[in-house]
Amino acid sequence: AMPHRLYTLVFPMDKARHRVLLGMKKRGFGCGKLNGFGGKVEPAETIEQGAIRELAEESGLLAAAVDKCGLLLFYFEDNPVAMEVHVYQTHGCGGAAVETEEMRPEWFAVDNMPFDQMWADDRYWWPFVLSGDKFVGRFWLKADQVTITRSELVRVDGL
Ligand code: 6U4
Ligand code: NA
Ligand code: NA
Repeated sequence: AMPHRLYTLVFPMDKARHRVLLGMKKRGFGCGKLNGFGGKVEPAETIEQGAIRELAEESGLLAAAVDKCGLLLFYFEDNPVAMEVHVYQTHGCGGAAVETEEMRPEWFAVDNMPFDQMWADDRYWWPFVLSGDKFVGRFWLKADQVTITRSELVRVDGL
């Protein structure tokens, strides 16, 4: 089977869940895009621990726990390793959003997301995050990392 590399992606919301913090990525994969907070899962941690760690490192927000929303699989035309991204939301975090070397944070209304500045797939699965329905999405992308050539998105009972 095709090898997968594990990543996390966390969407921190305010207590009322009206706004979500996104980060403008300043370097590396996704540079110039607004996205959630996350990164590679390290060998000595669980996926949830990785999610909480990356959220803190990239945003300054401290989450006691994160809630799983969905699973995304990305298959890039020129890369034999699939990206397996575990998506979480959390709300009412401690700490305060700070700009880091990697991310410039900004709050957005959850029902008015800046999809034009986000990854092309985000607009398809974001409604599932808001409704609380769990989802699995698979996206096949060209080497340019933005052109989706095929996609599948389904609601699932559990993850
Ligand atoms: P370094 O810089 O090596 O420490 P690291 O922070 O571990 O990297 P990074 O930032 O390259 O990893 O991880 C990629 C991030 O991009 C993960 O949070 C997942 C996220 N991501 C990947 N595809 C995405 C997509 N289509 N939509 C989205 N986020 C995506 O919103
Ligand atoms: Na990252
Ligand atoms: Na990292």
